Amino acid sequence: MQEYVERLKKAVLEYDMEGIEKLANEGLQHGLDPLKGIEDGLAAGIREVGQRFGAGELFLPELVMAAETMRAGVKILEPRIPSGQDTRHVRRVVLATVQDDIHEIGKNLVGTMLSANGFEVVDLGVNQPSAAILEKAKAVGAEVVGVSALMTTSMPRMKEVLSQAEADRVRSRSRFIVGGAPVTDAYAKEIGSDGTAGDASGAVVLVQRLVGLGR
Ligand code: B12
Repeated sequence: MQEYVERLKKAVLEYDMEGIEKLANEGLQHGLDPLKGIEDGLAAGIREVGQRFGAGELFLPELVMAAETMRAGVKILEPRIPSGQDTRHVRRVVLATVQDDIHEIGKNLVGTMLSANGFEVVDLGVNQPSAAILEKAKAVGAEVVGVSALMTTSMPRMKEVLSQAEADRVRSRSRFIVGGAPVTDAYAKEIGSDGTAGDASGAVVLVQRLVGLGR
């Protein structure tokens, strides 16, 4: 329901931490598609806040309040994303945000959508050194490793993950994908990854294609 999508966006823009849970629940009762609520409502709101922060119109406390509002909304909507039907193969995906970067909202959404589509997701969390990501990928036999970075300053860590993967010979065993707002197709290619996607649904399509489940 478009009305609730708009209201969720507005709630993030107004840092309505108290009202967001009630609004999200109300939306679900009125037939809101939870994924649409997250991507076109909450995420659209947080991106606008990010732009205003970048332009110096808002300050860190406001960014934090908006992020908290988004997280509270995601907590209600995320469990209601329907599971996919394709559970024939359990395939492991390791996800992490790179070292020096604590942004996790987008990565978590990617993880949720992959789980909902039958993948087993091992989420290492944020601020993860390259070595820890590669160790885990080896330990669990990850078919795909997904690395997230939200800042131009932390993006070079993605290249580091890929170079180390080459040196550790993990590169030939797993496919590596990268993502986060500043990541472009050109950058993903330049650093030698297997691709990127601009949102969580795109990430699912990419991973499905890489493991041979493409439709
Ligand atoms: C929310 C937010 C925060 C929150 C994070 C809360 C949390 N728990 O994650 C808080 C307030 C903590 C925060 C802190 C900071 N932030 Co901040 N933050 C943001 C903001 C507004 C939104 C990020 C977000 O959650 N977006 C919503 C999600 C849904 O979108 P997404 O992350 O892009 O993810 C989607 C896709 O990119 C993709 N995707 C993501 N990961 C992956 C991975 C793979 C493998 C794939 C395939 C796809 C994929 O799918 C996702 C789902 O759709 C951005 C602005 C922006 N435009 O991105 C700034 C922004 C990233 N932050 C910024 C900054 C500067 C900071 C701070 C340094 C501020 C400070 N002075 O302390 C600190 C960082 C500290 C650190 N060391 O990391 C800058 C970065 C500038 C730069 N250098 O590039 C931005 C761009 C704001 C700005 N315009 O200046 N931030």
